[in-house]
Amino acid sequence: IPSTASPQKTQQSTLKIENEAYKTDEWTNTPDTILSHVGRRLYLDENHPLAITRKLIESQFAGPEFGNYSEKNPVVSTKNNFDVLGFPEDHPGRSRTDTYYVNDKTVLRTHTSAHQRAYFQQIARNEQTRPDEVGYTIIADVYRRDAIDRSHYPVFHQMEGAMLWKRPDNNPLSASKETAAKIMTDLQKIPSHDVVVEDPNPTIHDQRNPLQDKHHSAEEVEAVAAHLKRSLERMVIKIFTEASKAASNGGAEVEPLKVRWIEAYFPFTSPSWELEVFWQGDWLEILGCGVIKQDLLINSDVPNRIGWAFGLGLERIAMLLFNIPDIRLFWSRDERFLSQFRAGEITRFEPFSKHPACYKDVAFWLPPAAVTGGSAAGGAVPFHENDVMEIVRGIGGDLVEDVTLIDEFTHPKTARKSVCYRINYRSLERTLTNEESNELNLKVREKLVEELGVELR
Ligand code: FA5
Ligand code: MG
Repeated sequence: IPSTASPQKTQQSTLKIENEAYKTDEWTNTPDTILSHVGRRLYLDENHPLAITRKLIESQFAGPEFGNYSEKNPVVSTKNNFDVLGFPEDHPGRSRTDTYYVNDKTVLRTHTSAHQRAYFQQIARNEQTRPDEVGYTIIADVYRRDAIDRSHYPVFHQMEGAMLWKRPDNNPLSASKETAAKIMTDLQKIPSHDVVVEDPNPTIHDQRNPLQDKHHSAEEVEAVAAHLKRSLERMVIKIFTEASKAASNGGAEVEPLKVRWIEAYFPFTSPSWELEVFWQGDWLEILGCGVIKQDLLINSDVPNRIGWAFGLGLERIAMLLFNIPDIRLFWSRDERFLSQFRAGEITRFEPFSKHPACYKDVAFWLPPAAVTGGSAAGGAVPFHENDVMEIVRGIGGDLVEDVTLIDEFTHPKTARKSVCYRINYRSLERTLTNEESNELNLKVREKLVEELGVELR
């Protein structure tokens, strides 16, 4: 039977990542352009802004309470990335539109939380030899099929952090007063601050973030949450203070720090929050966090501990710290970028001249059976915006600054849907010619037809 798959796909039955060969299957959707980022380890390159940022954050979560770790290999099992964290079967994060699959049981990690269980288990194993180490940070590269804009990149870095408190061995719930008091004592050790936090205590909705009342008392959760928030606020204030110093050294001014907490949802924490910082005219989400689900701790050999965890976007924080305007810059090998940073020094990034942008609009009809939305089971392949992003990324790479949906239209008679995306082509390093942008855009148009079956308008 003749195969309809492209020859490249049928030939390539394994993917080689970090010297390991992985069998591919119908789940595989990781392109070489993404794999080419594996192993760059920017966070270890001591003069790189990501490494400098990592060090600064690690200094806020230091020993002996915290061990600071990194995880080099981005290939993890779906079990560790999703299952042990309690992701439901139909969670959109599991979808091939959102995640780079190596094969059906293996992905490029979508977050550093994929390592949570292993590090909780490590704390349990080291209980005798390193009793003071009750928390950790982990730095790693993570991978997502995501939007394209100045604060999103398909490969980015996260730092995971967690801290646990020991509870008496039996019936921890009845000992919750004791535990809460212990956590409150630790809270007092974190210096308080006078930065105004907008909405320090957003309303928590029981449906998304129930009290784990089988395991926790409200008092304990409040103590853990207070400790979590103050720890993270302190970290952000430290970053901001350093950024302000650098700015005033250069004679520039920084807008006053504005932060806010909002309620969030994660399958492995309850309650959960996100922390946002006001930056260049908009709220920028920098991290997610929460009180760790006790079931996860029970399944990770630390049943008698309670604690918090967070996961932050390292690029987002580095952008605040160094005033870096575009996330693509972190991957630049241009000396005009790299030479501006030195280990241990916080400086203000001086953009080399901004090159002109050239935008192209691409409008098309979705295939008749296609519907927009997240993951849909069975039937026609649903249209997902991330597939458009992936095609643009595959062809334009770092020459695309952002892609935005600028128009949507459903034909009143045929009910067919049409969309229009604006693709903004701009190099960080040179001026793109109109012909170059045109050529890229033509290829994008062809590929949209070929891979998504759309009809160009
Ligand atoms: C998570 O990934 C959770 N694992 C975080 C967490 C850990 C919650 C532990 C609770 C306990 P989220 O998908 O929101 O959450 O991503 C975390 C951060 O990564 C975001 O706040 C953002 O700063 C950054 N981030 C997310 N997507 C991108 C992207 N495409 N490019 C750059 N940074 C990103
Ligand atoms: Mg988020």
